[in-house]
Amino acid sequence: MKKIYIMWHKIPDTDCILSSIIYSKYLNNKWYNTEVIKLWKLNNETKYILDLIWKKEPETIEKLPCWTKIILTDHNDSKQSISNLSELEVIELIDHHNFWWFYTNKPIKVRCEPICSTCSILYKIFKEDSYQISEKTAIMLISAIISDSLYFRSPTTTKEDIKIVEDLNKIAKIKNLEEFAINMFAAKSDLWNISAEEIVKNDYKEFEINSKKICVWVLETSNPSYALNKEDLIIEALKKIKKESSLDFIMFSIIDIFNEKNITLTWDENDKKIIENIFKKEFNWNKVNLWRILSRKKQIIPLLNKNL
Ligand SMILES: [Mn+2]
Repeated sequence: MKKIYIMWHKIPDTDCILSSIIYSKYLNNKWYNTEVIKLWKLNNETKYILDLIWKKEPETIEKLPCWTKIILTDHNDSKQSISNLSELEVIELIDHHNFWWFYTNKPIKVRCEPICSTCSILYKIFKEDSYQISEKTAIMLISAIISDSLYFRSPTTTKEDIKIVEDLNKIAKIKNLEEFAINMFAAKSDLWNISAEEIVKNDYKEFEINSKKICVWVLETSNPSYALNKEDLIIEALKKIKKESSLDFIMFSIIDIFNEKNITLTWDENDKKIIENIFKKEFNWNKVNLWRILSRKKQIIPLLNKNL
């Protein structure tokens, strides 16, 4: 059987990586021939989880041959996908994001739900199929849900996600979920040896709103001081990327997970005005506290979409 590739978005987070790995294993159990690939290196949080359960990192691939069959998880926007997506054959999509320009040549299988993570959707698929979830898989599913929901703090969290984690933990048997979440976020927050350029590249998500090219960063961290200490360097890196990628608008939000706070950075006077207008908060030099605006998907992008 021809191989099917499973792929997550360009700059990977824990949900997209783990959902690809878990879904690939599920399909291979059903005699499909699938392989997971990545488009960019992993963040420290995901590395931490994969190390914990002794899983090795997937291969990095930049392009696939024309007409390769692929499954997309956790994204549907071509801007966030493999560079030659239009030459490939998408056969399936599992996602929890809004749709922008998604179209296909042939009918495809789609499973999308407005819940907090792609891994929550996978759990539902497995239940419907009476698929036996192993302890390792349960740990991975829980990690992804905790990561995407900021341990149930993000407004994307639903009651269903909380119930799914409860059910999964009967298999995963994680003794202290809170501590587990703290350790995950600590791994992600450890930025001392990561340069400002890398911080900026590691969460680059481009959108197009009213023919404006924009980028919104959300750096979720349990230790904002790592990023705040590099504030000037981050601003320099943002200046560079805004010019290089000809972006019309950018905002860089540092999300303080445990204090539920959003510190947004920008130097650009126009972008400052837009942010002040939309969020009704005032900048102090290059910084503004947007308080409980924690979700790019559910809060920032919809507000920009309405007001840009
Ligand atoms: Mn996700």
